[in-house]
Amino acid sequence: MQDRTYTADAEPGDDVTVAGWVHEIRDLGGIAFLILRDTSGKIQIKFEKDEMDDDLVETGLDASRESVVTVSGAVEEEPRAPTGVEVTPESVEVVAPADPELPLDPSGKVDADLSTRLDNRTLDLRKEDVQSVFEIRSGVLNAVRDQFREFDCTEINTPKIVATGTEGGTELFPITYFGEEAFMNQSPQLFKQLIAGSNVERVFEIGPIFRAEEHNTPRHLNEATSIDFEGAFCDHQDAMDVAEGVVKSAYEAVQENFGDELEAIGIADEFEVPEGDFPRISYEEAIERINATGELDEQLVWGDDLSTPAEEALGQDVGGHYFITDWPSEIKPFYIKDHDDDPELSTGFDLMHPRMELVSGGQREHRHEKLIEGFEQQGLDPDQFEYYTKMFKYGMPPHAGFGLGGERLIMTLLGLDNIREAVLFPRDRQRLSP
Ligand code: ATP
Ligand code: AMO
Repeated sequence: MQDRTYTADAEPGDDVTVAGWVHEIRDLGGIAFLILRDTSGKIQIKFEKDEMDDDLVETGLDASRESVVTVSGAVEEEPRAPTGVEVTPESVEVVAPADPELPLDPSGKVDADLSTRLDNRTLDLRKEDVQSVFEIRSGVLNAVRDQFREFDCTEINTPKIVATGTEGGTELFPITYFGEEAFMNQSPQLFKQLIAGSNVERVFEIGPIFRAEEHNTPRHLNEATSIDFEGAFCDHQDAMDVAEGVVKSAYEAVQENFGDELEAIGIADEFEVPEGDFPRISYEEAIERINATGELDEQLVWGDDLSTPAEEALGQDVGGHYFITDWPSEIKPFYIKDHDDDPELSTGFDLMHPRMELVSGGQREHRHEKLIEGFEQQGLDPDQFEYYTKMFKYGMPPHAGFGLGGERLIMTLLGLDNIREAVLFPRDRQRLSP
C-alpha cells in the first residue's frame, strides 16, 4: 500500500503524505483552504498565496471538486481548522482529476433522488451518512456471525443455481443450464435442512436469494441477502430463541461500536436496543387484535394471510418486535411441520418489526411419509424433489430453522425509508445495472 497517513491520524508535529478527494476549496483571498477527505475523515490544507510557490498554490486551488490528490507537508495545530489541525503543503499532486460536472454532490449540500444516487453509487458513498450505513451493515453481519458461532453453528454455502423452487413458483427466475431448465435459488431452505440432518447438525448461511417479485415496493428486492439458520434436535421455540438472539445481537453491536456512524446518519439520540423478550402472539390472537384496532375495512377471518395494512395495524398495537406463532397449516409451505395435536395448526412463525416482517421459520416435517403428503397437498410433484426427500429415509432428526432478511434487518434497525438504501447495488424491476 502507498505510504500515506489517514487524515484522522495526522498529529501536530508530523510530516505526512495524505491522499484523498477534494471535498471543498474555500478561497478567502490571500489565504485559501483545500479540504481533503479520505475514509477516516477530513483535513484542512492551507495555501498562503503570497508566501508559497505559485505552481503549488495553482495546482492545489485549481483542482476540481472530487479530484484525487496527494499532499505532503507538515501538520500544525490550528484551532480555527475544522479538525483542529491543518497541513501546510510542500507538494501537491493531482492523481486523478474529476470532471467539474458532477452528477451528484458528495458534500450533501444538494439533495439527490434515490435513483440518481444508485446510478452514481461511488459518488453517493462518499457521503458520510451513506458510508455509515454500509459500515454498520458490515458490523451487523460480523455480529450475526459471532452470535451463530455462540450457538455452535457452522457457516455453510449452498448452491444458487438449482433445479426446483421452494417459496412459490411465480417468484422464480428461470435460467438455462446447459440446455436444461434451472432457476436462481429463492432460499437455501432444502439444502440447509439436508445439512442439519448430517452430523453437522447446526448451520447458518448468509447469502443471496433471488425472487421474481413483480411488485415494486420499498421493502422488496429481487436479489436480497438471507440470513438462514437450521438446527437438528431443535423445535420452533428453539428457532425463535435463536432468531431473537441474532436480531438483538445486531442492535447491541451497533450500540456498542457504531456511535459515530449513528451520529452521521442522524439517529444517535433515538437508537435503542430492544429490551425484554419479544412477545409470542398466536395467529388467532393476532387477527383478533388487528380486528379490534378498527384500522381495516374488512374484518380478518381464520385462514387469511396478513396484508401490509394488517401487519402495520398490529405493529402499532404491539409497539416493538414480536412473533406471530401457530399459523394455519394451509398458508405455510410443505416443509413446515403441523402441531401433533392439531393438524390445522402449523409450527410456522414470523418475527415482526412494527414496520414489517423480518423472519419466517418453523419446525420442519422430518417424517418421510408426511413430507410426501405435504408436497401432494400443495400440488407439487414429490418426484421432482427426490434429491431432497430421499435423505428423509436415512435418519432425519427433528429440526427447525428460519430465514431473516438481511436488508430488512438493516432497514428497520436504521429507520431507512427504502430497502434499496441498505444494498450497494439493488436489483429491482427497473434496475439491472450498475
Ligand atoms: P485576506 O485578508 O486577503 O483575506 P489573509 O491572509 O489576511 O487574507 P486572514 O485575515 O488570515 O487572511 O484570514 C481570513 C479568514 O480566514 C478569517 O476569517 C480567518 O478567521 C480565517 N482563517 C485564517 N487562517 C485560518 C486557518 N488556519 N484556519 C481556518 N480559518 C482561518
Ligand atoms: P420467506 O420467504 O418468508 O421464508 O423469507 C424469509 C425472509 O427473507 C426476507 N425476504 C425478502 N427481503 C427483501 N426482498 C424480498 N423479495 C424478500 N423475500 C424474502 C424477509 C423474509 O421474512 N425458507 C423460508 C425461511 C425458513 O423457513 O427458514 C423463507 O424463505 O425478511
